Amino acid sequence: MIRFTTAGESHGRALVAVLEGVPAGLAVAAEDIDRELRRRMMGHGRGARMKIEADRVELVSGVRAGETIGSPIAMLIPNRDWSNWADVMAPEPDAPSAPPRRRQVHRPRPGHVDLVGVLKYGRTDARDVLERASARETAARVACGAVGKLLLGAFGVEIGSHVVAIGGVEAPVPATLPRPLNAAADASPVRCLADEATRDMVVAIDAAKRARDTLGGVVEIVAFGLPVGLGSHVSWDRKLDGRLAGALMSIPAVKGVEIGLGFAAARHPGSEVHDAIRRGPAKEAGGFGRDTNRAGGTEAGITTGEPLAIRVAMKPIATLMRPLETVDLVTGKTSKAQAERSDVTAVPALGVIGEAMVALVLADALVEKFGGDSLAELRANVTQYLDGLARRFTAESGAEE
Ligand code: EPS
Repeated sequence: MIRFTTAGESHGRALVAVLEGVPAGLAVAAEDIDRELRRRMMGHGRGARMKIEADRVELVSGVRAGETIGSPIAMLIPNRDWSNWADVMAPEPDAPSAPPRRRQVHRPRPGHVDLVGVLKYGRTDARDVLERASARETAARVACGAVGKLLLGAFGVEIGSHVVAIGGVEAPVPATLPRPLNAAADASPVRCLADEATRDMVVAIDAAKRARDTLGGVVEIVAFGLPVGLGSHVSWDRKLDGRLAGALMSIPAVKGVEIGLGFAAARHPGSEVHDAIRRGPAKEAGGFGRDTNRAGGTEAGITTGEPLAIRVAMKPIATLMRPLETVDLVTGKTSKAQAERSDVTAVPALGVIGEAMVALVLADALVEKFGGDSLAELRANVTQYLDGLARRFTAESGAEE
């Protein structure tokens, strides 16, 4: 089982991640992880914080001489902004004579954790909750996901993403996605594949910034090269769709996940929704194929061997420079919500974070199906399974042997 946990406050000393269950023998270099961390920091519409940070991982455990050794992989990503916040975030208690800490938040932002977190955790300063709810935490997820991608990459699986909408601007999606997908998407300042839509999205982000507002959007995450048979239909918590949706919904500000046609499937008859089955050459699909992939790569919670295609919707960021009304938790009076440094949009980063979460779910499903404590053992099991499927049906006769 592959699992991970993260710790760290946005302006604390560092982010921490612990990733468990990665088989021994996988080549991992800090640079592989740093590359993904840099991709997460890109994107038109990010705020000043991204000019302060230059995320780099320190591999603390679980990797030796460039290879995983099967033990938990601990990673540290120092926060450069910590030096500006050390007094605000210090874990030590304050002296009785000390003035109140700077940067307390008492005017909760609608849409952020501020109010619900203060009520639930019995805090008075919303900073106690907002620091952890910050999307800064996603850097630690991306670090774990980078290792998940390396594991999947060893089996020919490519995971990429692209932005399909920001604010009201929708991008046309090409019938065939470019490969490698991220090489094309990362060339756009908003990670969008269409030039005109890229320009319109940049204009929309700039306009939102001038209006002191924020924008949400939609990204598509695609995994190519998955073998048929990851996940299971037998129990609710083993269905891959549910695991993917849960992982993606856990990303801050995400409000919706669709697989394949998603909500649109509900508005069409079955004959226009399901993907007819034929014989096909793809070994990872067991020797079967589909001319359409409206299912988005899963049937009954199991991968089909077709590309996995998931759309994720992000709401606009809750920190508004022209804030909505709120209640001041100290005075009890109607007030304007706290306005502080933030992003206009983080939709381009959402794709990178979504890739990480998808990679971790898929890596877990891969290890679940094929087992193995070492990469060699895992590889042997995958090969045996795919060879067995290829032998079972012959392309010539179309019948089971
Ligand atoms: C965030 C607010 C901003 C973002 C931050 C998420 O940070 P700050 O308050 O320091 O300006 O930049 O995202 C990151 C720091 C990051 O690494 O993605 C929030 O309130 O969620």
